[in-house]
Amino acid sequence: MPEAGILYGYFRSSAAYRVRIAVNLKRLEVEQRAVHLRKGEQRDSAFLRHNPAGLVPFWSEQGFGLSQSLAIIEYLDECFPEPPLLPGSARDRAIIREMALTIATDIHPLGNLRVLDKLTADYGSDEAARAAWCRTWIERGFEAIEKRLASSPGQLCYGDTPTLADICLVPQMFNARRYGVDLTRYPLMARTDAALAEIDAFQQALPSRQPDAE
Ligand SMILES: N[C@@H](CCC(=O)N[C@@H](CS)C(=O)NCC(=O)O)C(=O)O
Repeated sequence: MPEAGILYGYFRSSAAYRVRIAVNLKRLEVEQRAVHLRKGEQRDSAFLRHNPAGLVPFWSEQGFGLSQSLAIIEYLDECFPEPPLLPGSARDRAIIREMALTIATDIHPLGNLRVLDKLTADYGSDEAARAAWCRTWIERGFEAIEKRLASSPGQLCYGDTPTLADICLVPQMFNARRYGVDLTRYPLMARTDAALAEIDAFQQALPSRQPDAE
């Protein structure tokens, strides 16, 4: 079992937002430390010594550090099994992971700050071009998830209790709004997001509720 962990994050980081939701669902007491991404604190040598990836979230315990939001969440889920974030049969869990990974590996990395900064540095992309780029990849992934939700049981992404898929969905919907994606094209996702917004663990994890929110 992890001792009280430290979660390094940033209020607007959607990957850190995922871990905040998981921590809240598990009712874990964690210390949160802000890493200001816009100021480049993720590249400070002291942070890189612990976390060579130079990204947030980063989970730290006595003698143990872990990057990658999904690895952190699955670690917490194994240490604190209730409520389960990957419930059901092997097939159920695979479908939940499919949705989570569509967001975490197909959509999210393409909208990461360092990718957008590279677009600007190498191709002169302005704010509008950066947002259009993000919308492209969000919409491609959302089309697949919307179709999956059409055959999913329950009111949430998969069933009626929050899973890893819901944990990934809500922060990505937040990003989609930020970049002006037309969410009326994804009614099942919008309905699921609205249902999740009623849950305290999701409310407490909102970027605007974090101590480092601007
Ligand atoms: N796959 C990683 C992604 C982590 C990631 O990209 N974090 C972003 C914030 S959402 C970050 O730290 N960006 C800093 C940068 O691009 O310099 C995860 O799921 O944890």
